[in-house]
Amino acid sequence: MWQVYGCRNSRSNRVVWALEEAGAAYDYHKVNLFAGEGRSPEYLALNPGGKVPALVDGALILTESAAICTYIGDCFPDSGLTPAIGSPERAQYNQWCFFVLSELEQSLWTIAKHRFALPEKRRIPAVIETAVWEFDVAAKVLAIGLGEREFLVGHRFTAADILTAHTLAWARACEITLGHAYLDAYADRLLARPAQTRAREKEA
Ligand SMILES: N[C@@H](CCC(=O)N[C@@H](CS)C(=O)NCC(=O)O)C(=O)O
Repeated sequence: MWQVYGCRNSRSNRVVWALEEAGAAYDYHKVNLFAGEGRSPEYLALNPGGKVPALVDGALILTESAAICTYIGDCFPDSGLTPAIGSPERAQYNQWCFFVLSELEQSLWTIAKHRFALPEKRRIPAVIETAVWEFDVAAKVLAIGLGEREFLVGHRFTAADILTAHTLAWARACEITLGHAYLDAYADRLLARPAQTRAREKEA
């Protein structure tokens, strides 16, 4: 049985959401980051970065939310979460996953770090305004890429939509408006999926 390590209101939501979409069996372990459990010797032995999510499948220990979601999709091909390797859709899937990690979420992570996540003496509140502007720039690229389509890749839901919708929810939690009607509708539609509701309940 797969073991999943996560914490509410974190990127582990992406992984639990993907597992719920795939109908996978797994045990969920709460790592209370707010109580410092990510820095416990036991957890650091699993993930030296002290971060969630992490997934354990036998001898395999996997970190990084996008890598884990992709692994889930590849292990459960009927879920459709990942397009076939070598297909144009897989190339676009990779493009959007990398875009979310390197462009869309970075400004949100900057905001979180300088609001509360970094040790106080490392925080520079002045960068937050620029980070909000950077999010807007990336959101515009996403809005153009999505257009009026239902999903980012082809005509079906993939784990790229999970990463993206989770990140848009994160922006809203930071009180940043998405600024594009189709992005709002896309986020609303995806975040209302039953598997996402189950994922939130699992981590509550
Ligand atoms: N790139 C990683 C980022 C993981 C990450 O930063 N997780 C945060 C929660 S969303 C965390 O565990 N932070 C604890 C810490 O930085 O000590 C991923 O996508 O999985």
